[in-house]
Amino acid sequence: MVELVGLLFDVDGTLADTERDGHRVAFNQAFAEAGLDWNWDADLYQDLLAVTGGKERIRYYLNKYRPDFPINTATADFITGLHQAKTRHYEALLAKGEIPLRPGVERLLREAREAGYRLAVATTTTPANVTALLKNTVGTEAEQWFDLIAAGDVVPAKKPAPDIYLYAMEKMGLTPAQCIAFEDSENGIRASKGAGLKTIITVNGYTREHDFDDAELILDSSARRGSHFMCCPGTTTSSTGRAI
Ligand code: XBP
Ligand code: MG
Repeated sequence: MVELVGLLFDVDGTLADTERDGHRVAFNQAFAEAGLDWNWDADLYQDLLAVTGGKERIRYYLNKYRPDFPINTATADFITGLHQAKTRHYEALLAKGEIPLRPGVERLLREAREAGYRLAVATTTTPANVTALLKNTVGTEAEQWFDLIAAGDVVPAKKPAPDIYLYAMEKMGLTPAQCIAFEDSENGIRASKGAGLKTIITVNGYTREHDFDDAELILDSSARRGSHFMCCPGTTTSSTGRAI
């Protein structure tokens, strides 16, 4: 029996529905600004989500859908520049207040904090995007709710590699048995499970059909009636136990 101490949150798709109306739109704005005729519609984006990380996703798109695009020594810098523009557009979308947190998320974070749990973010997205999301939804104080925002290129391999979760737990001084992960996607749960974490899933439009066989719990959202955060630090969880 081990005490539950830390809650580790994915961001995109878990804290907020950011992909279809946020990241995707920002990618398209960056492409248009660069004079490219690329358009990632909502269906194509479902396939592109197979690859996490914006720069990695652009490269995947080039390889699969733009075989004639010249790949050379300048390509990495080109992608980096495009991705920086995309981040700028994404932050502008968030600043307009167009992307709210998912139902129940703010309450879950507040109740968990009040109950004494330690919170962290473990995401593949760019750190600036996490800060902007929290600032434009809850407010500037929300970033302080988290012990750690583990994000983006801070680890060499993005999800489904477990690296970002292992990094977060190492920085927090916690073991997998002391933590639970919150995820929304197959790549996400492969990363969290690979790091040895029990995982709670909240599905969304893009991930409803994903394989979540390894999840402890699968929910439509954190707003489900009766899904208040109920246990307190000091509560013990069995190896199969439901902690919340
Ligand atoms: C999130 C992602 C990210 C975002 C874009 O996956 O895949 O790539 O779509 O972010 P997860 P950047 O929710 O599993 O962390 O463009 O900032 O990389
Ligand atoms: Mg996600």
